[in-house]
Amino acid sequence: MLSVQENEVAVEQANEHVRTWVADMAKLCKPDQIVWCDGSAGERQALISDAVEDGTLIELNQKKWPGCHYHRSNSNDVARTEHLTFICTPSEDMVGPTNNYMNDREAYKKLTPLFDGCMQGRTMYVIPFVMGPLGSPLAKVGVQITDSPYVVLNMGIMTRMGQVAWDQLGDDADFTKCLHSVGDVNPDRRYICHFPLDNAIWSFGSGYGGNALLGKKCLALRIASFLGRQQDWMAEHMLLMGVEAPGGEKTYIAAAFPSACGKTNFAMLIPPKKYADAGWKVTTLGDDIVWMWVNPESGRLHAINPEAGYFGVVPGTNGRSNPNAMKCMARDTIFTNVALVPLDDGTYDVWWEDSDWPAPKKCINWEGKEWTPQIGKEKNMKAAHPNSRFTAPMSNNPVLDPAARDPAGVPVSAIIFGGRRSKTIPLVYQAFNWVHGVYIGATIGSETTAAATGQTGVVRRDPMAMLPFIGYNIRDYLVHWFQMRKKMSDCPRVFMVNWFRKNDAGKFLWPGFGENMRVLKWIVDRCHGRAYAKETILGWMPRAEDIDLEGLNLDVDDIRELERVDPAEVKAEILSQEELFLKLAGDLPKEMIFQRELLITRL
Ligand code: OXD
Ligand code: MN
Repeated sequence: MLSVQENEVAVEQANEHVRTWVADMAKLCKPDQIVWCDGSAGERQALISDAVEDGTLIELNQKKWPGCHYHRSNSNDVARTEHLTFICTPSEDMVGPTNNYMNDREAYKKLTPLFDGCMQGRTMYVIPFVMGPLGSPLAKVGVQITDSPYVVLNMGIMTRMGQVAWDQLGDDADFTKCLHSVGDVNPDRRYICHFPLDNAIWSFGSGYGGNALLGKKCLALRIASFLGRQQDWMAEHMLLMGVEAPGGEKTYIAAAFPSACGKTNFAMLIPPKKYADAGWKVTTLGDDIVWMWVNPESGRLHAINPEAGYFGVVPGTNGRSNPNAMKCMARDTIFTNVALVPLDDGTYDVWWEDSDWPAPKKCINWEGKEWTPQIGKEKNMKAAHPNSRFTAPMSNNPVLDPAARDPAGVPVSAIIFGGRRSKTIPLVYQAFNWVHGVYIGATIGSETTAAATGQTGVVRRDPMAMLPFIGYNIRDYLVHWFQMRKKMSDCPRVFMVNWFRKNDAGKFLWPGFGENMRVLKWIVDRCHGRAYAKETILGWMPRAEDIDLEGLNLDVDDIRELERVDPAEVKAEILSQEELFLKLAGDLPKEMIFQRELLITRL
């Protein structure tokens, strides 16, 4: 079958469909050898040793960072590249106005020469993996081919990898075919192509997380959202958390914020002492992606986290912003593109801006250049890239929810949308109903950050925080959201939050982080019919006395400003949604038009 050397034992586990596809891809990529990954600890150790030897990884000081390693990616390859990300189908209408389109046959034609021979002199790794708890009705099998050992090691953290995937797949042909090569990491020859009709992904020329760990954004969001629409389920860019009230009542909440708006921090929130003492607990199921379906028995929306690890932004993470994330990354973690600090004993530490430690006197920054606080200031140069990441197994999380691995998922009581908005959007409000909630989610605006390449700090419309991740036409995606209501007998309540409102002096009005528990409590109480709300033009809002502000040291003006709904600002907001509405012109679901009309009427 294959002309290249491969490890016989592991290959035998794969079924005929997988073997045939891998043989075809090997014929195209022409690797020197093929390694079929088994996901074992021994395999991981051997890969790490090789990666340390060839410089792909640098071992960190094992006393401070047991099991942790450092990786620096090519400096032209440090974020998702949305302008090089394509949905490839026979017709442009299938992908709609918000995706980059390539005709599927054209795409194969364009990428085949790039993959042709791209693995000469390299090893081709075959990674079987499962997205979702094993045995879950939504769990999906993927097989990723890659020439990057760094990708193999990250996939080993982010997914359930190895034999479990062959067990889940059985004799089926139903797996996502993920082909990846770093190529020569040339941005001019970088393509992240999705073929939803073929259940396939071809990614060339990047080794960065979202472009290269194909189980994550590519499979678990773009391909999964396409499949979800066909099969009546939802793949969303959301965190998933449990909130336990005193007495043990458990409420599960999913929340969608655009990239780098603090999803990981919120998912791992530590309640302030007063709340913890009273018995409130917050637990994490996931920090980035949820898959949801209607449980036929309860009629409620159930959710799982398809991932098995966290790929979190590092700068700004510290013992104050997210102590649980600090514990997640304390061992067995891969740090990518933070600063590397050589120590006197010949070992290495890591550092990043806004961490728990003072800046080192000297270090090597994310570009591999010498960095000192002085150089940083003079050249306006960061030590860690703003989008530098940690990859850590979810089993490291001290507040991992006991149901995080439950194949049946958890019932979702609330969906929270949010964005980074310095003006206009109040701290929290609740949608009048599901359809209104979909409108609120569809019109999320957020000030851009460094998670994707492009300009930072401008308000971008980001429907459901899914703009870069919807794998098909946004019109059909919104219709799918509206229609899900009909399948549920008891639907989640929908909320909007904004932790980022500023006063005229540019200071954040809300303390955020653990104090978000105060807002979360109001949301939980609303879900259970316990909290008061007043009707406003935007939706149901707490009065000042409905949110516990005790001990916060906020002045009355700040609270007024946080909760202010200014009709003139709301008018401007509606006008600024026009860009999104125009993009969808002619294709806009009528519910969106009605909801906007209702909002204008309330004004
Ligand atoms: C991520 C992102 O990496 O949303 O999670 O960019
Ligand atoms: Mn994300």
